[in-house]
Amino acid sequence: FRMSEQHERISILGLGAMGRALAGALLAAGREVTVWNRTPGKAGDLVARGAREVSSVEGAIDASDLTVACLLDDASVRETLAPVVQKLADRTLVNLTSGSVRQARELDRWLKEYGVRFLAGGIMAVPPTVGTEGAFILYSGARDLFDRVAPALSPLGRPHWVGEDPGFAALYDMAALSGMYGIGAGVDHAVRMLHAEGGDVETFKREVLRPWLEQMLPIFVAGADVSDTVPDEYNPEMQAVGLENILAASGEAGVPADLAGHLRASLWRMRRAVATAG
Ligand code: FVH
Repeated sequence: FRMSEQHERISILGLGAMGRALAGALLAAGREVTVWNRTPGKAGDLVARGAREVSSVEGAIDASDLTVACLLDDASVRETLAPVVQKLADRTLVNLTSGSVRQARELDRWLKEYGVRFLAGGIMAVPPTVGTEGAFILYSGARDLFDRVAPALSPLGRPHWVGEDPGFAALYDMAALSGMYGIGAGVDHAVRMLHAEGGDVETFKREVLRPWLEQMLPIFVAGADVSDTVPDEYNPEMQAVGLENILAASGEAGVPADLAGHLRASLWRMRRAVATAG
């Protein structure tokens, strides 16, 4: 058999906004998709579109040779996998949950003790852009494993391998997110200035800020693409955890905390939004 044929059946652990988008893109590409979520009833229209929903993690692992985890954070991945890790022996697990570099390396070490084939990942897309032309997914880990798995997961976004070090997908992911949040902090500051001085924010954004950033962006990052944000798709808890991930990655690298002020401010806003909603 060709190795890629093994991976036509794919299980997804986690049906948050991103897990559902991943499952939907795989279904649209004709994959046999099995889904599991801690809280039942989150499959939405996925089952009507052909997905099989199972009530246990074991059931999901059994259903496919390739399992993709897309959960809130590293702790939820550990919590989900710990009781079933022996079942993953000689199977492939791709973790598309965001986390820090150290977490990815430790997860890799732990899974390898159990004979799991493991690839770490980082999703460079938001739910509405999964499977669209600009989307890409960072992967790190063994190159031969990436070569076997990439065709199966290519409907999610262009597979892009960033190195053998299992921490590198998180490294590139967190670094890219840091760049994105830095732009966001600058835009926020600009808008506050407009408000304070009585400017027309919408006109400023449309006629000044956007064309200005479009002009400048290639100077900072050649070929970057900026997606519109869709607020409903961004669970503040997920974002808060994501910001903590970036700060953790920064701390692990010994980067001075004062350079991450824009991230701390974003994190504070997300935590406040969670507290208000809860
Ligand atoms: N959504 C986005 O824009 C970003 C884009 C870039 C990559 N991220 C990362 O993707 C991971 C999942 O994000 P998400 O948007 O799906 O997040 P939520 O909608 O909040 O869903 C969270 C899922 O995690 C499950 N979960 C949480 N804690 C546990 C646990 N202890 N054990 C098992 N599952 C857990 C949760 O299940 P439930 O609450 O419905 O039972 C959801 O399935 C994330 O790493 C982003 O950084 C998305």
